[in-house]
Amino acid sequence: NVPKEQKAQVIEKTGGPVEFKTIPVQQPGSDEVLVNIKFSGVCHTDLHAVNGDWPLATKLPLVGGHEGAGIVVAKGENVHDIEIGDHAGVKWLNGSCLQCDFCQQSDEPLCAKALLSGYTVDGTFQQYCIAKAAHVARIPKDVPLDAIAPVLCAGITVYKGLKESGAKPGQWVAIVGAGGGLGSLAQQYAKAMGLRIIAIDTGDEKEKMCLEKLGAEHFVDFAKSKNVVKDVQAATPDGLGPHAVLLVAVNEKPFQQAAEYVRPRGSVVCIGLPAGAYLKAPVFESVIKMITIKGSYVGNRKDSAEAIDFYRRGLISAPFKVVGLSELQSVYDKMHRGEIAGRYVLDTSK
Ligand code: 8ID
Ligand code: ZN
Repeated sequence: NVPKEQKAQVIEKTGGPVEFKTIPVQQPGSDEVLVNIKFSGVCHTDLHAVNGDWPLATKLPLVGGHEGAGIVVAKGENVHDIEIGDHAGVKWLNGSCLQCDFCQQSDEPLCAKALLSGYTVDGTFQQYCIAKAAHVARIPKDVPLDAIAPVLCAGITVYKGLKESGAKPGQWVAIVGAGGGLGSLAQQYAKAMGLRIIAIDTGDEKEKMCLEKLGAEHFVDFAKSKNVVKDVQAATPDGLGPHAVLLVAVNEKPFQQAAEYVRPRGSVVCIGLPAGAYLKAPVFESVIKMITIKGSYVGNRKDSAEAIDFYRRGLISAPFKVVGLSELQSVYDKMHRGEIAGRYVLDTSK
């Protein structure tokens, strides 16, 4: 008893606006499932998609969203390893070819034929969403669907980024953009992995959240600090700076600054995707400090399963606010102003 029509948030043209309307429910293809999305997180990537910030076109009209948690309600005839009634997550990586060089090495985010939820295919800001069965996240039934939604992009991405950083238990990681969706989850994963945290963001609300709820030992307010580089280095006991930096801010400045405060032998992991931004690092210091600068892009199916399992084991708790799907535009407005501490999650029934 899947309905013929549903509510969705749709953009007709790049730049928006996003319109709350009734659209048809699609049927899954032979290798796909139809997921009744109960909750969907709102990632800054969704706002980049509306605004056309990146050198990659979206489909139009577009239903955004890629942190969708719900229940499988229909499946194609070739889908045998997930059942109707199972809980599932629709991630950014909606599908990939499973055959190319990258897919064979479980680097499926690098697949040239990857389908991207809420970008090149319709995503989770609707009540019924299609995804390739091979790629939907399996969500255990004892995990709440509202709280797991942000894990499906933000959680997986920062967990992968922390692994890519090479930081080891006991070492220091600076999280830049710590008060946002990715940053708040990054602190919880870092803590669970035994890392020590320097949070960088701005404002009293985010500072309090990072220090009191998420596990940061230091907070550097980039808007108040007279010298961010010095303050970040001073936060480590020997003053030599953090072993790793996770850049999840939506601003070019920290991408041009992190190489200065990272510790010798340390790594700078770029995750945030500010429009038109470039990386910058002094060659001399980069060489004599032997630093690594790299990108990290979501995670593969195994990273996804592991990130969900961290949550299931009670290791991850980050603040989120639930509002109706109908209120997406107001969430975008707050996000644009940098006013969201943590994540917003949309309830698709409202
Ligand atoms: O796979 C990937 N690489 C991936 C996956 C998911 C998301 C990349 N992203 C990208 C998004 O597209 C976006 O560009 O990561 C970025 C962060 O997404 P988000 O966490 O969903 O955004 P947010 O909740 O708006 O948080 C951003 C935070 O950055 C802070 C803001 O105050 C906010 O809390 N910030 C800014 I803007 N400038 C800063 C600065 N100079 C800063 N924090 C520290 N220093
Ligand atoms: Zn995302």
